[in-house]
Amino acid sequence: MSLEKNLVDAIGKNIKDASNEEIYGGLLRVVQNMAAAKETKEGKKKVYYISAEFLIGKLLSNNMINLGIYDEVRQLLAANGKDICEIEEVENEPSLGNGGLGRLAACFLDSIATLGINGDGIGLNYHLGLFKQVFDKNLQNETPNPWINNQSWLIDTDKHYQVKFKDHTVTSRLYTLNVTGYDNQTNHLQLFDLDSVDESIVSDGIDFDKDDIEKNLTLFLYPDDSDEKGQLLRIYQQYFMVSNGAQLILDECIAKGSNLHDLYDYAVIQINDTHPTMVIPELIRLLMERGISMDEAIEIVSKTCAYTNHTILAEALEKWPISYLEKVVPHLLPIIEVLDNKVRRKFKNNDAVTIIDDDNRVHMAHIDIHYGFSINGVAALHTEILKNSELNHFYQIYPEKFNNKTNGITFRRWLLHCNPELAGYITELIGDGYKKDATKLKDLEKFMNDDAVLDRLWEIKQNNKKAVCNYLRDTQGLELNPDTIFDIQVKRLHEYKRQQMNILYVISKYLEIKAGKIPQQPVTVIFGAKAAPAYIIAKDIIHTILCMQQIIENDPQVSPYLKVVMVENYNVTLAEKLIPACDISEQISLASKEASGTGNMKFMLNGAVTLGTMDGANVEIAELVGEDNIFIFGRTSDDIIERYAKADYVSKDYYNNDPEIKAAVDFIVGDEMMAVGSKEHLERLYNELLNKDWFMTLIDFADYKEKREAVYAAYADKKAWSKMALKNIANAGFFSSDRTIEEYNRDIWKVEK
Ligand code: 26V
Repeated sequence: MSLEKNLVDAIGKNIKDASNEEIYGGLLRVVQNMAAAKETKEGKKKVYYISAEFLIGKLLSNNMINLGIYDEVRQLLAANGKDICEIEEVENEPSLGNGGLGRLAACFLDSIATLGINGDGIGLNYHLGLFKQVFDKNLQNETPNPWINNQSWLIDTDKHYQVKFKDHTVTSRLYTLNVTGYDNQTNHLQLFDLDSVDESIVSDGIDFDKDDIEKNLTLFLYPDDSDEKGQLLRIYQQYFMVSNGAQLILDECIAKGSNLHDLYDYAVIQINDTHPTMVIPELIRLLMERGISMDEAIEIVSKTCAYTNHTILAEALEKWPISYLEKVVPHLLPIIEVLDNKVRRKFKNNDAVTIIDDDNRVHMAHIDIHYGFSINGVAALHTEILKNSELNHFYQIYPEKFNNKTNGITFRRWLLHCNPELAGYITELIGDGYKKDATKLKDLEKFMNDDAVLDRLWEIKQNNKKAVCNYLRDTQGLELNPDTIFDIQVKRLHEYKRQQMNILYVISKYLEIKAGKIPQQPVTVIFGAKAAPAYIIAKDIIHTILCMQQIIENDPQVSPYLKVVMVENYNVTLAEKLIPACDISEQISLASKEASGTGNMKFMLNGAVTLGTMDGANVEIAELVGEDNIFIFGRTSDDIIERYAKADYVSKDYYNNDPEIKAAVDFIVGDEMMAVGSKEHLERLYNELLNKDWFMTLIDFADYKEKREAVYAAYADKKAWSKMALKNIANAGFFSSDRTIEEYNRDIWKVEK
């Protein structure tokens, strides 16, 4: 049957006469059926990617691209007077992730299916997702994000498991999402949920009764854990996720013929950061329940689980107090104690590697490292830092377990879907082989001196800038000028990422313009970021950015040359619009702190030039494009690690010795800011920068300012700029998540295709 006939049948009326919502619903059914017809054939071994987050983005277009029907549908709709972009707008973006870690999990699922690897994701179905960000009085407020409606991609499997907590047992429900591979099979994202969850208990923003686990368990991703009840809820969520996951995995393996003594021949479990760590003691427990001895169960599980580390920030490495675990999952404690005792016997007097510390806290990462067979970092530099400093004690005892897997991104979403004009032009130039083998993008280098190609790249960027201007005007009421440099920093808000350094630059530029120094190039500085609700300073930084946005907006002397905007509720959908429109990609973390970054790769692929520090995957980007095609500044990670060791960074010295820094920092608490902002927030950030500044904002400021001026100057030479853009696109192939997943499978999973 033709696609048209299928669609008309699914809608129940002619396309012409159908509303956008009806067409969306029809397409959803057609795509679900096509995806189901490509169901993966189960091989012997399967990978399970367990993660608290899957930041999957909207699914309609992505699935249509992967199923090879996007162009046909677009034309069919156009022939009936409908615009595919408007149909895309009908879909709610699933709110199942927070930042890079969740988006990486989503890119990985795409590549696993695309490469024909048998593998599923396992996670939770958060009804209200991560909060939705709303700005009011230049402050971030949080509201629920109810993304599930009656036109949902979630399929109810009617599968259930029992999950036992200390005081009661709950019955789960499994929903599944189809994960379509590009021109390949369909895998699944398995999301567990609880029928009794009740959205109506949420009131006043995102507050709810944290005691009522049966009603709140899968309400929110990362509920506030600044108090004990919040931490207990996180433990409930994590255990619910892994207990369900472990039962599903054992069922599937038994169905394929495993006798459980050989579990590792049937399953490999990739633990995404420490949130799913309890899968290790839970699997041991379940194997023992099925008659396997504890020693053997530990052996089996250790050969089945592998761990990915995504951060060196101490505060993000989870350590749960034993007393909390006692309250939620007492049945895991005897196992965790045995795991700890084994470590203590084997590595006598090595306090750094114990599982339970002197304060009776359980170090989740330590469980993963001792009782998993692989530990990987997510970029070359990050893995070296893990080996040589953060996890050095472990590297000394298990050197063979450590390996690097530099992150990647799926080019289906981050090029073909988000930038069809560029993708089409690349196809014109080098054919479409790059869609399956991203390294072929390198062929673009032969056009480095082709003026027509360089002009066309510039034109495509301009078109994308115009498109995002229209979108932001229509959806957020923002007025941007596409004939300015688009300088963009979009990512989670964290002090180590140094959005505060970026806004200090903006302030400094503002002061220069006020003093009569007019910039050569007008610039639009764009921010997008959510701050964790309990992260006070992060919210103060957002406040400062929004106040600055207002001050400049109302200043006709400055606004023709400098504009700053913070987009509200930054998410995958906005990223897909902003990234193709970017000229300058801000990747300015304090060296050593950004494990990899993946936004940096998306910007590069879409022809932006990076202004960044030698941190995370920026190091590998710099190696690939060469120093002439990237703007690097700032201290090296070795410098910074040494400064932390010596504890001799004093932010006030920078403030006192550099008049530009002093003027910019003082401005935060000056009259102009106080007139539009809140004293409490502004003074707190000011004091933080002056007296603490743990993430060393000021150490790189002078260097940053100089390099940023150099990038703006470079933009004036259109041809040279487009050449840099082309060089970046041509060398982005390495960052395809297909490459990353090939490496995971080659070195860790070993699943036969
Ligand atoms: C930590 C916390 C702490 C408390 C509140 C919520 C929350 C949520 C997530 C995390 C884990 C942070 C780890 C993380 O997201 N790492 C990022 O992983 C990316 C993929 O590997 C990588 O590109 C980024 O550099 C890294 O920051």
